[in-house]
Amino acid sequence: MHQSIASGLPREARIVVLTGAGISVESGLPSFRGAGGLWEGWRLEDVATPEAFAREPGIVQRFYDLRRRQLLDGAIRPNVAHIALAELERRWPGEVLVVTQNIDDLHERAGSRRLIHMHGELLKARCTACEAVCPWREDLGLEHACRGCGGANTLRPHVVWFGEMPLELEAIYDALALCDLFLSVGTSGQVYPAAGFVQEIRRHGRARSVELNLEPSEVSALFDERRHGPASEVVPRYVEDLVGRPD
Ligand code: BV8
Ligand code: ZN
Repeated sequence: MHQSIASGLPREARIVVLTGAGISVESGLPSFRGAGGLWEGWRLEDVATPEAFAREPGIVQRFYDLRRRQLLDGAIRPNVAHIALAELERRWPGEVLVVTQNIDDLHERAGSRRLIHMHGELLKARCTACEAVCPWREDLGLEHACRGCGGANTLRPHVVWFGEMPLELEAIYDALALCDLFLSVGTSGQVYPAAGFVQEIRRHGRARSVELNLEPSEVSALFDERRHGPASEVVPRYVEDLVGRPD
């Protein structure tokens, strides 16, 4: 009988979990690619690059205002996959770190604490004048002033656009170098440097890697183990293999 990685893992093992848009699809948030994806209605280069913001700030602000309103819609809640990862952090004796490409706050709302938003957060704004970052739940398209420097209309969504450096990369690479298990959940493996993390894991030759995704990703072949299916099914089952039935 093929012994799954989960069952052979030492209890103090360090676990890093990379998540993408696929983990939030069953909460009602669209992914980027594929049917009903964000890139169906919007062109990446028109809404998610610093050049687009310089050229047409109104269009960019509108794109993020619509996503922010959708995220704040009461019907959008963490699903059992988010909750299972928070449960894993709570019950696994070793360190568990979630590195998400998602700008939604569903991991926090599910109870995850050790969490890095490598592509930023939709419910925060950053001042282009003084770099101050502050919580922001209203539209940014409207007249506004920076609470730090008072700058008029100087705020942009606190997200990482294409061509910009992701956040906390050093901490992420340190965690990848030290971890014993790397899980990748709900990501297509098309956007770098996140898509290159499994290669980094192989380079260190220390950790085991597992892909939990609806379908094979672009980098699926690089993983030691793959479990394909909806996150709401494969993530709770994998967590159960690690920590046993939910208490
Ligand atoms: C950088 C925030 C310099 C904003 C985002 C050529 C080759 C290689 C790389 C490049 C290249 N040209 C340019 C680059 C670099 C570029 C890049 O990768 N471009 C791609 C398009 C080729 N990357 C960058 O620009 C990055 N910065 O490189 O800086 C640098 C240099 C050296 C070292 C470091 C840095 C910045 C990238 C970040 C951009 N910002 N988001 C916003 O959200 O609007 S990226 C955004 O898109 C997301 O955050 C995420 O990262 C990505 C979408 O990917 P996924 O999350 O995987 O979503 P996707 O829809 O693609 O797939 C969903 C998956 O879920 C699918 O597999 C599907 O099967 C699955 N799924 C669906 N439903 C379910 C499910 N799984 C389970 N259950 C379900 N129910
Ligand atoms: Zn400011």
